Amino acid sequence: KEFTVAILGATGLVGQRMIKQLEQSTVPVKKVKFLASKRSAGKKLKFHNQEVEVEETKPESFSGVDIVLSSAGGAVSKKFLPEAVKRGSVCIDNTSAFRMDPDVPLVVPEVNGEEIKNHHGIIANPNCSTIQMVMALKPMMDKFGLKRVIVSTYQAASGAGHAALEELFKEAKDYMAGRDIKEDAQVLPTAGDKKHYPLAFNLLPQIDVFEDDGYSHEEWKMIHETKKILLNDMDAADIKVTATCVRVPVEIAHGESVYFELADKNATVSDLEKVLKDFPGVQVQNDFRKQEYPQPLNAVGSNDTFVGRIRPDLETAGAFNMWVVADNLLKGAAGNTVQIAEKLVANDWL
Ligand code: A2P
Ligand code: 11C
Repeated sequence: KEFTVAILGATGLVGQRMIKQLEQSTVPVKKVKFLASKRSAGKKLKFHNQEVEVEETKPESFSGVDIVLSSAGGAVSKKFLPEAVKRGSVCIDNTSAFRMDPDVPLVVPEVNGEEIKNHHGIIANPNCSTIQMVMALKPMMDKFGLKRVIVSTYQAASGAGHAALEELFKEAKDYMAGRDIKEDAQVLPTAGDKKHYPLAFNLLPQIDVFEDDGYSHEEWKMIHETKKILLNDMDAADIKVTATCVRVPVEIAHGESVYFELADKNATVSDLEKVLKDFPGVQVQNDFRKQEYPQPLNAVGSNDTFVGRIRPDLETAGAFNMWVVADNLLKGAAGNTVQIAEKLVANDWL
């Protein structure tokens, strides 16, 4: 059987990578449709060297589409994915629009891939920073039990989309030319808030808008998505999670400093290395004596999650620190989305 696949947001940073991942995937593709806003209608993009014209997204665009891979922002998903489902498509959505809907599985295939079969037309792809963290935590949780997680993120500008990345590049050039960049920003920390600050040669402890409790929405996602993926309950109390999310002037690939406490107080670093090495999609780079540890520049272009700096806390038994890096546009987005499509098709769960 072959499938018609639509990519919603095909012209975006993630959409472009969805096209590439789909070209290399095991999903048998009969036809692709590239959908974006009216601005891009008529633009041509390639799929396997064939030119495909980008279409303006309309409800009718989804007629005859088997699988939708979507990454055009939450509002666009909310508007169009119900239309696609009505027309018989199964949608894999890379936005936060439906992630917390109890009827929508939130999936990282290596971690909870079986959840895909419970879908009712929409499967959600988690937030990029959540995906790489649960990839590293899951094998340790299964073997040693997980009690608590405290994470600080170092997130690349590309997570905020194309406009944010362009803004960072321009600021960097202006700064190097000796110009004052303090008043220039219009996009970051988030297009959705009133004030804007430069990211070049700076750090912004705000990703997305703030909740009333003072946590950013990105921090909220790290807490509740992690619980939904690992425990199937967004408010589960069995694992405590807290997060601080920071935007750093890196182009691609997020870093995370993760402190975690295990139930088994006797686990050693080499025990953790072993379960991590055996877990599909994880690469261990953990040799401080050789100065080997994951770095964003080395993770770009890989669909794997890189883990290093694994070391025991010096005062609390069963507690460790680690450093986790992954390409936010691949494993954090397009790669994970296409992996979900592959599993959906391979198991005939459409
Ligand atoms: P377009 O290029 O036509 O604006 P990024 O995250 O890199 O900024 O990309 C966002 C993606 O979402 C782009 O492909 C963009 O298309 C698409 N998009 C934005 N608004 C809409 C909309 N109203 N309908 C469909 N696609 C949209
Ligand atoms: C960022 N993590 O780096 C965000 C981008 O919920 O899919 C992804 C937002 C999401 O800004």
